[in-house]
Amino acid sequence: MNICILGAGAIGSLWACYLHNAGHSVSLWTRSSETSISLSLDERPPLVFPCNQESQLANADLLIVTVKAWQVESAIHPIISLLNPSCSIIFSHNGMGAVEAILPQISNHPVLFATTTHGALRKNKNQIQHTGHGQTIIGSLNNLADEQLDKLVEAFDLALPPALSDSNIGQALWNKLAINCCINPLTALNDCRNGELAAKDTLEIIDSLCFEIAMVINAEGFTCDNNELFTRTQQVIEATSANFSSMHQDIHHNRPTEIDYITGYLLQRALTHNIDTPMNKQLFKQIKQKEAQNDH
Ligand code: KPL
Repeated sequence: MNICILGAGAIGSLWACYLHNAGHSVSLWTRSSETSISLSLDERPPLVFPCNQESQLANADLLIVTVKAWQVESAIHPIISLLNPSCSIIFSHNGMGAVEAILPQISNHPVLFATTTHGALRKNKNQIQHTGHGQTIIGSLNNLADEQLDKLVEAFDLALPPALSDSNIGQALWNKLAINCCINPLTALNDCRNGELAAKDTLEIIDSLCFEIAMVINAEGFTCDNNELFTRTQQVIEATSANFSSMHQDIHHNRPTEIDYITGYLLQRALTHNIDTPMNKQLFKQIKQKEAQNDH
């Protein structure tokens, strides 16, 4: 396939290397004016990818959008008209709500979402490290995508296994969002690694967060048991104990966070169902305050 990756962050760069190694023709599209980018995966020799070339975009069979949720609209808007209508678009980012906002503008394309638990670290502009082996789940966001799903999952599975298809991607997205609602704001506010959330006091807060989150997910028509969510969150805390969460990193590096698409999305949905979510509201407010302090 001809594949273009929009956003050369950690996950975008990781997929670029693995998909290239699996025999696909991969190019990148970034905010810079560079016409090529060299990337080395782990300790391997560098790979050179064409970058920001309109001809590559026009020929793409697949566009993978790996920018952050809050960048989705502004990143994709200028390039929509350059894409071939048959080009499939896979989004992959933390949080929910960003793709919903632009779905009508790309409804003539097969649109999908991928959620991944692979860990990647961009050590510098040209070096990418695969820090944790995970899995990728891909699901369709519109009917056109149903026909492409098996082929795309197979391509990901051959390049960086395991990749699985999910006919209920909404449930997978809520499962991930629920965990991000617990770990991301708390690590950013406590300025700590994920593992430090396992302290007794913090686990009590997480327990209350899970209670509120489960109510919203169930009201949305998906399933979530608050005790099960609490156990799953603890498992992720343990499995990623040495990591700094993405929100911790964003606050630390003075960047905007994904809070509007994580806790913010949960609060919006809670409001429509008249569900009280004081704990999540409190974390949302505190992260917004931190972001505002960073602005100065
Ligand atoms: O997805 C994550 C993130 O950092 O955004 C978790 C699961 C919290 C792992 O760090």
